[in-house]
Formats: sequence, structure tokens, C-alpha cells
Amino acid sequence: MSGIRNIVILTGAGISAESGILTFRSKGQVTYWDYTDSDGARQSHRVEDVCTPEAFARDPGLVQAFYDARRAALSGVAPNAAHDALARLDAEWRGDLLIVTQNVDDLHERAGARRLLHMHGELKSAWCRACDRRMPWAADLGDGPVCPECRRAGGLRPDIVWFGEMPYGMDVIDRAVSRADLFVSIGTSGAVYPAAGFVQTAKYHGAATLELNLEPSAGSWLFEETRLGAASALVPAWVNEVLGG
Ligand code: BV8
Repeated sequence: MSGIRNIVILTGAGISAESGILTFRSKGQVTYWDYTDSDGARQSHRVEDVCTPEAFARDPGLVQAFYDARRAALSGVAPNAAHDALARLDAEWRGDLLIVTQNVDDLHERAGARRLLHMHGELKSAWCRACDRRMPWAADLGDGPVCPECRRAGGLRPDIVWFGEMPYGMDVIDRAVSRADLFVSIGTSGAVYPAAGFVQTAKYHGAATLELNLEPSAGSWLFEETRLGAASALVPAWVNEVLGG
């Protein structure tokens, strides 16, 4: 691809869908999460209503259970061909590359991606509200474990950016998107900001823009080109194009 040196790729829940991880929305429908509380009562929650500081303050057990279940499920899923293709691009692309993911799963890194930024945090990280340190975490948090850093119990929360909280790495992302020659959006509905606005920043600074998605996103009209289909087919084909076969 002549003239392309700096690439920014934004990924969303759709790139992990074929690995068996639920998306937040598809075909305009918001995903619900079914939960059985400690009294055995079954509840159903819109995912978006659980991913907020207010939900955590109101019912920490519910929110911790939501993330404990998703963290535990990671051991039963694997990267798919789309994650593998982006890891190959990361290894072979000599220009600048940044994969900005909205996802909190670890499939990009398990596929081998290195130039990666989790703007919404990670399931396999915990944040201690007592000592403000973040640390790798693979176990449950719902049982109020002791923070290995400050030795206080019950202060650990998921290291996840909830609605109303500032995403991570925004300065790094703004710099990379402003310098990009090519901005590619993969598997995202374009429903959540500030991620959904990156394409406008890229266009403003003259980048070419490409969307790879199962269905047109809310921001499809902003992209020069949209390719519709499954990420596991579209992404390897696109990476082959970019790397010249
Ligand atoms: C902030 C972590 C400011 C949690 C997440 C009104 C207008 C504009 C903005 C707002 C507004 N009201 C409120 C806001 C702000 C809000 C927001 O955008 N709300 C939306 C709902 C309107 N944003 C925020 O609060 C953000 N913070 O603005 O802070 C600020 C300023 C100063 C000081 C403090 C704060 C924080 C947002 C982050 C929330 N956390 N995730 C978790 O994961 O548990 S967002 C959540 O949605 C997930 O991260 C998810 O990844 C993300 C975005 O969704 P997508 O990735 O796009 O996934 P989705 O399911 O929606 O779509 C999947 C797509 O894939 C579909 O299009 C589908 O067709 C496609 N697909 C499916 N299968 C495949 C496929 N494609 C290809 N192949 C397939 N096989």
C-alpha cells in the first residue's frame, strides 16, 4: 500500500466474537447478562447497566461476579484468525503501528500482538482502591482478596474503564491517530465514545480510513471504505494486501 507508513487499528468486541466471547450489541440489540444471586434469585441485566461505577457502588457483588465470570471464561477461549493476522502485521510491519482495543479480553496478546493498548482496561488486571496500584490478576475478586501490594483486604476492583470513567492512554492514542496514514476499525459498533470518534480525528489529519465489520456500524458513513463480513475472513485478507501477499 503505497504511501502508508503509520497505521492505527481500532478493534472492538466483534473481533473476539468468533472466539466465543459475547459482544455488547449486535443488530442494535443490547446484550443481557443472566445472574443468580446468593439467595438463588435469577436476574437479567443489560451489560451496559453493569459497567458503571454507580452499579459497583450499589451492588459490588453483582459487578464483581460479572467480571469474575468473564475473567474465568478466558481460559476456555482462544485467539481466532483475525487476532493472528493482526499479530503477524505487528511483527512484519516496518512502519509505526498501534492496535487500540476496546476489548478487555487477552486474545490480542495471546496471538502475539505487542504494539497494543487496552483503552478500556483488562480482565486480567486488578486495581487496588486502597493503594491505587494496578497488578496482573487471574483469579476472582468477588471474595475480597488481600491486595498483595498493601496487604489490605476488600479494596481490589476490576481494572476496567466503566461508562463515565476516562479511558486509558488517550494521549498516546490521540498522537498516533493524528499521525496515522491509515486508520482501520475492526468489529466495533461505533456506539461508544471516545473510540467512535477516532475516525473523525484520523480523517481530519488526512488518513485513509477502512472499516471491517459484520454489519455497517453507526459511523460507517465516515469511512472511505467499508468491507462487510466476518473478521476471521476479512482481517487476514486485508493483512495480506497490506503486506503485499
Ligand atoms: C468517557 C469496558 C469521559 C467494560 C466499555 C452521549 C454521546 C457521546 C458519548 C456519551 C454519551 N453519553 C455518555 C457518553 C460517554 C460514554 C458513551 O460513549 N456511552 C455510549 C453508550 C453512548 N462513554 C464513556 O463513558 C467513556 N468514558 O466518555 O469518559 C470523561 C471525561 C472526563 C472525565 C471522565 C470521563 C468510557 C466508555 C468505556 C466503557 N467501557 N468496556 C467491559 O468491557 O466490561 S465499553 C464496551 O463497549 C466494551 O468495551 C465494548 O468493546 C465497547 C464498544 O462496543 P464494541 O466493541 O463496538 O462492541 P459492540 O458489541 O457494541 O459491537 C460489536 C460489533 O462487532 C457490531 O457492530 C457487530 O456487528 C460486529 N461483529 C459481531 N461479530 C463480528 C463482528 N464483526 C466482525 N466479525 C464478526 N464475527
